[in-house]
Amino acid sequence: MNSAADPQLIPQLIAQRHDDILLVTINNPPVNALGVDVRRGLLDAIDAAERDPAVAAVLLVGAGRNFIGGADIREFGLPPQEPRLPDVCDRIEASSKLVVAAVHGATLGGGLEMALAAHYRLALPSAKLGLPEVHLGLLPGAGGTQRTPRLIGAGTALELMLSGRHVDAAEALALGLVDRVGTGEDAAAAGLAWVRELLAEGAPVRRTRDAGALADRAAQQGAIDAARATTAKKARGLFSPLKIVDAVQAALDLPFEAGMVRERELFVECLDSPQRAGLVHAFFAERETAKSPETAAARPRPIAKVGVVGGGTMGAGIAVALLDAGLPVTMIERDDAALARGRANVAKVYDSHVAKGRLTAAACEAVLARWSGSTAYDALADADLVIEAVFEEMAVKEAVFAELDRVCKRGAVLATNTSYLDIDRIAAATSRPQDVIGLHFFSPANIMKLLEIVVAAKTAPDVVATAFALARSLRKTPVRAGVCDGFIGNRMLAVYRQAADHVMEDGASPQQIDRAIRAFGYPIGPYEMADLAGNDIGWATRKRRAPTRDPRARYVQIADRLCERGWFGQKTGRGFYLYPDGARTGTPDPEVQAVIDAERVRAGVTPRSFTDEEIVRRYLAAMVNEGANVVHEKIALRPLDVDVTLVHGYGFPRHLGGPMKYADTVGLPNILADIRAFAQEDPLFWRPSPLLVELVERGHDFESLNHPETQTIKQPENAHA
Ligand code: 3H9
Repeated sequence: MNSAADPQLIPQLIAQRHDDILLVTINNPPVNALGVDVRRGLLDAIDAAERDPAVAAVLLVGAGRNFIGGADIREFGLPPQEPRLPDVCDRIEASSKLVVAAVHGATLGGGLEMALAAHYRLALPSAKLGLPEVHLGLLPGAGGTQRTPRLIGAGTALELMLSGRHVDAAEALALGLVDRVGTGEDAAAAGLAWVRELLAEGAPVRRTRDAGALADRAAQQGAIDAARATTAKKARGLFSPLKIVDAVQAALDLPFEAGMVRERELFVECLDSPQRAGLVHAFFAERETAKSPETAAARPRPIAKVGVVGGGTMGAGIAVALLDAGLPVTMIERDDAALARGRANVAKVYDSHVAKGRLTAAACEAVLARWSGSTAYDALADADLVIEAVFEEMAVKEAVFAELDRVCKRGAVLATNTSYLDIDRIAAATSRPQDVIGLHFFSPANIMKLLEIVVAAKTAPDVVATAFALARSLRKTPVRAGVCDGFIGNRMLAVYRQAADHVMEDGASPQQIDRAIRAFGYPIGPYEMADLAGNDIGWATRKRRAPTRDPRARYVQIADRLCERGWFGQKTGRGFYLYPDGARTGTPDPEVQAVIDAERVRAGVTPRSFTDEEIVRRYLAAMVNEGANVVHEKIALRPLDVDVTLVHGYGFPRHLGGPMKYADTVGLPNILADIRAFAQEDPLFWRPSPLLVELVERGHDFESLNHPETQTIKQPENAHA
């Protein structure tokens, strides 16, 4: 029902008159982000409606699957462009004509802030509303910190902003974020019907800035104080959460206009913080790794039935991940007893959900009904995908794959969950290496987000595409890796763990190293982690690698001495730390210190002291250097693949973006200078990666390899972040 009087807008904004209602549709795929053109168009639309006496109300909707996914994240860090989003929101709120938002799908960040600036809000059942800016190192900066508490109270507003969680339409109604929940999927139709009702009722313009949820000052102050106390404890070095609390405090203390000024100041502080840069890098990197050259070129094979070989911790975790995604799983074990243990390992996970009230007994039964088990490989004859998770030994894996080759139908994808082994060799145990791929899950496999998709020499493109499609249905974060010992993550871990071992033998205690790495932002230090995972795993790997180890290479034997005593970590009650009576947190062990002292004597080391900063510099330099090697050898497609791997599989702090992003922030020349300085003591271990050297010589950074089409020249900063 276009009329001649419709304002001429831009392609991202469609305005249509429906009698006296101006329907404004934001059409900026993929998520209708509020880029500069959309912001300009919205101002024009509101101005046009204001001027036109025939328009009584404006309805804002989004085209496609979402209302608005937020501000355009790609604009952060670039010079700001007028109009600013908070001004657009203010203009909407100030309109003398009724403005209504009908939201569906993602209604996030600036998208929700815009809806809150409208005078009335309707949500369709598909709506997911939230203020997730905290995940990007930001705060809601388009009035969200001022309007939300006025509308729903400081405590609830803070909970939403500090968690960044999405709420559905029903909860949004209960919280008072929206006025009504509509039906169906057509936001324009539902919205138009409601606006007509509002107009018929003579509903007044109603501005959220005037809403009264902050009226009870004492109660509101109590909610803010409580949120500040918890945030101070939980934020672990994150910058924006306390700024969010400050902004809400301003909402309570100041008139709306002054509060908006304060919100802007705090928003800009967050925007300028390195954490914002790190978190935005992580956001885009996580989306980039979900694609691979093969996903663009080939179609995934259909996966309806899956087999898992092995019912141990890993196999059971993988089975749970598959069951959670709604797939039927057939588990293979070598005998009935092992199969019963495998089933019990799976059932344990669901039983604990039932015990915690997260799952009903009936739902648990329904999930387990999709599990079947067998001791005969022939049960896998009709599986579309089989994931092998047996003992980490080449001969064992080869035997499993020979069996799979015998029983599986043509076109079945045959995957190995090996963490280190040569997948080309495993593939060679079959007559169909094109169907073989690595799917490296991380323990616990049903929880950890990372999935390394390891592409072997002969893996077919559609098998790779199938693995990526599987990752999506399992809600994993996939990273494409090439074949080498340890792929991306474990190969790097082996190197930076050695750097830590050198520091330990040279004088630092495991406690100091763990503390330094935690202070850097890791949730757990390397020795605490080793104790948690079990030191026997690393020991087995070191023994396997012993024959190929360079005899001139420095080899710290402390961990081996502990393993020889059976001190494998938490599961044996002691490792690098003591865990009396099943304790989850370790206490320092004088006997471990005695082992370390003895090893120092044996190695002829005179212990020296280290600052925490030096420990971190060595750990990170080793990590970045090996990350550069991994990219150089094309084991990782780009530096951002290394970043996503280390963030999602190894606890690297996400707010630093990943080790390669961190290296760019510190400046690659600084990292290289550190490596060259450390090489004075141990030139074999500290060999600068050829890629790192080349980038420094050309004045480039790792980011330039993430988007080779836009080579960036980096002016390195001096200080370590
Ligand atoms: C903000 O609003 C600040 C304000 O408070 C103040 C300002 C002054 N911008 O995730 P997907 C791209 S901060 C630009 O795969 P899904 C994404 O990169 C913002 N691009 O889809 C990808 O591109 P590509 C607060 C964006 O369906 C494509 O869209 N908002 C944005 O699984 C598809 O993304 C948020 O933090 C954006 N805002 O999930 C929400 N969002 O195809 C962030 C997405 O080239 N976004 N893209 O790889 C999300 O959480 C999810 O993307 C969403 C869709 C749930 C919307």
